[in-house]
Amino acid sequence: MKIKEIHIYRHDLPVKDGPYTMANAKVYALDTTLVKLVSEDGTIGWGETCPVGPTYAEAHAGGARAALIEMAPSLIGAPIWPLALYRQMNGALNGHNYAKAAIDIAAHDLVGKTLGVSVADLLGGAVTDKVPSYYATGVGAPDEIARIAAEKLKEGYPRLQVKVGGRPVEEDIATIRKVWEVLKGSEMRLALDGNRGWTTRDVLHLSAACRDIPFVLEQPCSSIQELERIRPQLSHALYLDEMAIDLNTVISAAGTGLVDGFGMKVTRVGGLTPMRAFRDICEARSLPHTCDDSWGGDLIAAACVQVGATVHPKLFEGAWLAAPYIEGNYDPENGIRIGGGYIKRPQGPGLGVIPDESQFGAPTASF
Ligand code: 0XW
Ligand code: MG
Repeated sequence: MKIKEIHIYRHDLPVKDGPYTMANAKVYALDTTLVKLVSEDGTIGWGETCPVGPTYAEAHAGGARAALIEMAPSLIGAPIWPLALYRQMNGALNGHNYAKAAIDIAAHDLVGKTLGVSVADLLGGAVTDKVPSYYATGVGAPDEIARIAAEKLKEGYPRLQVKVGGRPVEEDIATIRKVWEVLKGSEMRLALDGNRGWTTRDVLHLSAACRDIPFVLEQPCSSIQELERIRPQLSHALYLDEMAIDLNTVISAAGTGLVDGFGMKVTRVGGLTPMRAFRDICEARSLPHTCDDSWGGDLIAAACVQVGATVHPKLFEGAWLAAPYIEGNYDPENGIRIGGGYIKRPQGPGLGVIPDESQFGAPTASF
C-alpha cells in the first residue's frame, strides 16, 4: 500500500486564559501544522506538530512546514509502513525530526485505520486504557502556584510539574516551599521544570536549600555540559527534556547515567517510530519518562495517549496535554479530554480521533 496524496494545513490554537509562561518563553497563541496522508485505497491518516513558540526547542512552526514541503514530493508513492517511510524521509531531508514526526504520526494513524487496529496496538499493545496525565503550572507567584497545586490535587492528578526559572532563584524556592505545604502527605508526585532557564549556581543552591522536598529537577540548565557539571552535587533526581533531541542523545544520557529520567516530547524525538525505541531504551535501564508534546490539538494528544498507554506503568510519568489550555476539539465526538487527572484512550482504529477538517480551511500545500 502506497501514499497517494499529502496535504499540509496550518491552524491557530489560542491559549485559553493566556499567556502560558515558561522560563524562556511567554506564548499567547500557537501555530500548529496538520498533515493528511491519503493512501491508494482512499484511507486517511492524520498527524500534527506544534512547537510551543520559536524559543522553547530548536523548532518553529514555519520551519515544520518548510521541511514538510521539502520532503513531500519524494514521499508520493512511498510505502505507508512507518519504518520504511521514515527511511525515505531521511533520504529526502537530514534532521528536522519535529517535521518528520507529523508524517510519522499520520502514517501510524493510516496503518491503524487500514488494519482496523489502534496505534497502541501497532506500538506493542496498550497496558491500560486510563492513561495518567500531569498538570504543568506556568511560572507564577508562590501563593498562586500553591493554589493551583491544591486545586489539581483535589481534581485527582497524580503528578504536578511546577515551572520555575527566569527570575531570582529565591522566588522559585519560596514557590516550591509553598507548594510543598499543600502536597506534603499526599501521593502527588512533583517535578520542577527549569526549561533551561537556570544557571548551574542557582540549581545547586535550590537543590541544597530544598533537600527535604522530594521532587525531580527537569531540564534545569541549557546544555548537557552544564548538567554533567552539577549532576554529582545535586540532592535531587535529574530529568532531561529539551536537550533530549534525538535517540542518539537519549542513548548517551541513559548509557552514561547522566539522568534519572526524561520529559519526552513525541515530535521532538521524531514521532512514534523513534518514540517506541525511546520507550524500550528507558525500560531497559528502568528510567521513568513522560510521553507528551510541547503543544498541539487532538492529534498530538491522541498520539501521546496511544504511546503512553503502552509504557510500563511503573516507569510512566504521564502524558501532559495542552487540552486544559485549548478551547474545543478537532474531533467533536471522540476528542481527547482529561478527567480527574487521567485520559481515556480513544477506542477507534488508528489514533482513535477523526478531525473535522473544515476547522483547518484550505491546505497550505498539497502534493
Ligand atoms: C509542560 N510541557 C509539557 C508543556 C510546555 O510546552 C513545556 C513542557 C515541558 O515539560 O517542558
Ligand atoms: Mg519540561
